[in-house]
Amino acid sequence: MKKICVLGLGYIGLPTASMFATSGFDVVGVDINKEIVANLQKGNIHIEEPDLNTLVSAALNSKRLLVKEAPETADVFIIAVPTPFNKDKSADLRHVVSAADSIVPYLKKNNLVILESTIPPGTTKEVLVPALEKSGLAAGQDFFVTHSPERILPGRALYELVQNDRVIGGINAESSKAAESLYKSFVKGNIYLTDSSTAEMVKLIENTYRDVNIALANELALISKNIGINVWEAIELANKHPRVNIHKPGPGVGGHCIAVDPWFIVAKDPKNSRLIQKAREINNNMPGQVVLMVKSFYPSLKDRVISVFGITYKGNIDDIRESPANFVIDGLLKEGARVKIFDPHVKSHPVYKSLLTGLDESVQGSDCIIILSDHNEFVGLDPGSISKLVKQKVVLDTKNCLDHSRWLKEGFSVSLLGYLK
Ligand code: SAJ
Repeated sequence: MKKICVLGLGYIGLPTASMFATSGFDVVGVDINKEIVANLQKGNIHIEEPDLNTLVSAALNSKRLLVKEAPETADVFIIAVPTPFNKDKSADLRHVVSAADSIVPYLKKNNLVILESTIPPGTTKEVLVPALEKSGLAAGQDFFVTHSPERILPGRALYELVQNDRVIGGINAESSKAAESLYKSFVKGNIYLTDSSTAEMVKLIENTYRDVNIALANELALISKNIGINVWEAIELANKHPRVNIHKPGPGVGGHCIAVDPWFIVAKDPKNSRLIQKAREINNNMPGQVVLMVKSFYPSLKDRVISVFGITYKGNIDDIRESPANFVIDGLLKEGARVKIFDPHVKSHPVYKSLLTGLDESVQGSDCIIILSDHNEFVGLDPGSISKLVKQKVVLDTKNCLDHSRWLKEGFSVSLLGYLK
């Protein structure tokens, strides 16, 4: 296994391709987006992720990573394309199928095909294998196939790519072994071998666990709000128990993984996935709850200036996919508020571009500042100079990330999600 072709150069494919290239493999990175390919060929990276620039530059400069618009013959093919959901919440596997189709003309005996995208249980055997067998070769005999789900956290991707344990589910033992020896080239975590359907389920369980846990935190936040308890303090203290680990409440669950993957389990068995569906409902309801919290500060939000700090789906990244902020902003606008957005990580927005502005302009005449993403930049903000620009000194910190004592000192009233002043 000397040459690897990686299909999809997004949040997973690009770091993975670069990691293999800097580990001594010849890698061809392929993306169907011509702009991404052209930019990468010039050395411009389209993803904000700590240290990714350095890794990709090293891979490109070594000439071991080449970026192209179409696949070519290789020993290994790694598919890392998005798997969004359809209107009925079932998995949209179009990108996986078209990536597989694009490999078919180049597939040779003894090749290994690895699917890293998150997929419903059964997909590797029922969808990927039949697509690849259009080559006339037999999976498991002529070539090998595994699902090895990506598990890296955006914001810590490079560290976790190397250090996390990896689960490898082959369609047979030979497939698992082949993938294991490949990943061993850079993975320092343990590598566990299983079958493909179990590996598919493992990944969905991980993200569903997190979604359900966050839903519990959000439910506790709403209950605590009504009984006047600071939920953040209560959860922190409950977590001192050796067997309790409640996640943090927030304005909702965003991103392309945790807000999506639980639905893949639900689609498989809607009748028995009641808790999973409820958790999704609770988390999806949180942006509306944030709007209600802001609304409770005033008789009406009509013409109130609301400064939204942070619109990414979480802190210190530039990703706005499925971000709860979109729904909060939408709700505020429907109430007649004038929304101004400040986000040092976001340069553009498909819908709210005209609302994006600099810090000073965003707080000029503001009636309320709402924190929706926990960017590090917000911790260092100077409430003293902000206090001179706002109309009313009101803050709603939905991520509990500000240094509240500094804001209180400047006369701001600071509310937390689930603990209103
Ligand atoms: N969130 C909370 N409270 C928390 C933690 C997160 O409200 O206590 C929110 C975040 O603000 C964000 C959303 O949940 O809106 C998801 O953020 P995240 O940091 O939990 O996860 P992702 O979506 O960035 O990455 C997850 C990770 N999965 C797990 O931790 C189990 C990552 O390891 C996966 O590789 C990734 O999904 C994926 O690609 O599936």
